[in-house]
Amino acid sequence: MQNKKISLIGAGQIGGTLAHLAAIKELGDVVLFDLVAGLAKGKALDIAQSSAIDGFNTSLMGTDNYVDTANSDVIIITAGVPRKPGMTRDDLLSTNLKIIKQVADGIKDTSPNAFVICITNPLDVIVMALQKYSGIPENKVIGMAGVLDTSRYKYFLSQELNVPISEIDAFVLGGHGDTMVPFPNKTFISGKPLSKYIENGKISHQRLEEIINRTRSGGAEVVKLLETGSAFYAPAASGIEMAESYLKDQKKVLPCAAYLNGQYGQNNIYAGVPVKIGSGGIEEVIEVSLDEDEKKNFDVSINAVKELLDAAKKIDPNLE
Ligand code: TXD
Repeated sequence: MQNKKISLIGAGQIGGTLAHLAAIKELGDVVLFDLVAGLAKGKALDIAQSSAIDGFNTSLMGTDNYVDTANSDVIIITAGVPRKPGMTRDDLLSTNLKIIKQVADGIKDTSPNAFVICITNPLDVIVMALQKYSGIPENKVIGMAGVLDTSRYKYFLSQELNVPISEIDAFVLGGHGDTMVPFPNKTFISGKPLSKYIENGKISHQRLEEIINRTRSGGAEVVKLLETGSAFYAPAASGIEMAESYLKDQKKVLPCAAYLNGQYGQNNIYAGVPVKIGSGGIEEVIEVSLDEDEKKNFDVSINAVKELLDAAKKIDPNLE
């Protein structure tokens, strides 16, 4: 049976980690693409040289030619510039909008049937621009953010409550920014609602608020520590979980930036919502019932995405 083909557009910090994870998990043949050809080729060769040690049988190549990415089953895009300390994700808009147009032009004719996962920030607007520029169907273009934000939220909670992270069921929705929406009222630990842990004094409302705020600034905290770039291990692991659900038809329900066409009362916008990912791509946008507070916070987050989308449309009116 023909191996699956995974092309990674951007061979930087996240792209290289994506390649390593995809190889170790033997998800398919890996093509690392970057404008800096040597970076793509060097990382592909370096990972390939570890195959005897970790025992994976994966073809890896590096390139700066889109022809080598043709007929990909999955494309994961990290091409773009990352934040520096003090920058917001939105500060990257103008530069990364131009880059995502180049990437869309590079993939739309060579891999029209791929499942395309966008990671480049500011995520919610860049993934929408990618879909519009490439013309790839909305159900095959998705943004990675909620899986990462949810993983951060679960990690901080597991540390606070001293419970295995695997026992925490939760999700973070909305835009991938300071207005992202964790859902404490929909957070369960070993099947027990988080509210029980508050009632039992295991965690105070104040500590929970601090954890929610730390989740919202989870990226900035790593950027400040690294000084020279942004997080890449957890973002890469998040993108791989989404790719694996598509490649293996796992039908996982994951929080991702997906095209809304009436769901949650929103139209013609990408935002973080629970989606089912299987071999058909985004097979279903799951509408969870939101209480008054959750709806208010979700709408605030959507409005923040809309404001950034308006800024993007001023840069490129073709995005109307
Ligand atoms: O949750 C999320 N979605 C975020 C996304 C989590 C963390 C990082 N987030 C964003 O991902 C970050 O703000 C950046 O916009 C991207 C990529 O972050 P990364 O840390 O991987 O950046 P690097 O190491 O600078 O890698 C980017 C690579 C680099 O090698 C460039 O040469 C390449 O992108 N690049 C291009 N490749 C192809 N085509 C073009 N035009 C291009 N321009 C730059």
